[in-house]
Amino acid sequence: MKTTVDSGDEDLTEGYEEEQGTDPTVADTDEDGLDDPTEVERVTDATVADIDGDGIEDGTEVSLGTDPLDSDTDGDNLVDGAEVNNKGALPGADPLQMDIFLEIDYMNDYSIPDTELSKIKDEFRTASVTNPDGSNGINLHVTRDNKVSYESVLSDDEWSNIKSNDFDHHGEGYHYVVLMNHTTLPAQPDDNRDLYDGSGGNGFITVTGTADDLRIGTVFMHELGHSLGLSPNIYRGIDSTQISFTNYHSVMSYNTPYDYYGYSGSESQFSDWDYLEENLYTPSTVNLNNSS
Ligand SMILES: [Ca+2]
Ligand SMILES: [Ca+2]
Ligand SMILES: [Ca+2]
Ligand SMILES: [Ca+2]
Repeated sequence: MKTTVDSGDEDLTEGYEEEQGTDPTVADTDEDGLDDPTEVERVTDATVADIDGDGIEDGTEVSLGTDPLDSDTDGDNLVDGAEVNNKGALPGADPLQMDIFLEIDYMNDYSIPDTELSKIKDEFRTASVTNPDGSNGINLHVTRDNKVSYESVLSDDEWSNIKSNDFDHHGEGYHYVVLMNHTTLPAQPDDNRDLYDGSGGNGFITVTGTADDLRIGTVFMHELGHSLGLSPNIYRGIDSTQISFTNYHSVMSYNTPYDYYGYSGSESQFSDWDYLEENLYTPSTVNLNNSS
């Protein structure tokens, strides 16, 4: 029988520690704040301080309530280390609640009114999404940034230039919104309209100032839905009139009343919020340092 002498921690035999690669003379081999027996119990690996590689050591994750085995505890595609340690780029981020960050630039002095932005934030705050800390809803963080050069007609090249010159939070997990004043966007191949209320794809959206404040708010909400991943590819009621508003109660439908802001929940044939809870699109975080 192996010796049961245990010179470092309470209840691991030296033989077992040899197998695990831990040091029998110390209680916390990887010095991450969790002692070796606790790591064995939690399957966090007693020889690696940050087992999920998210920039936070295992012991600190246990005290914060984040999951040491999941680099993105709340599933918003911002890693725990960035949410906890990079408050400069992500002010107000919470590793236990879903967060979405937007940067808004604008042309001329065109703007979305605060009253409209408040309604939109309320939709997210009261969303039927459950967070790891037991709370509901999503925190929508909005940064109003700078004025961009005005173009009466925006070509693809000009749009690319704006994205490379004016998108300050590029690579930090932000969605980018440009509010455009009476700007004509390039015609899409499958659409004969030459003037758009807005346009949106993963990560980038535009909203034009062609109508009243209320319409700006609902167009903003619709295009933001596209940026977050709600596209016609995932449900045929999106950007279409095929499903009635009763069956798909969402601003993403073309049957939606002019003044309706909401995304659909479980009462509809397709739940936008359930989809976002599981599949939220978050732009690249390549410029985010997790731990600085
Ligand atoms: Ca440890
Ligand atoms: Ca970690
Ligand atoms: Ca996260
Ligand atoms: Ca979060």
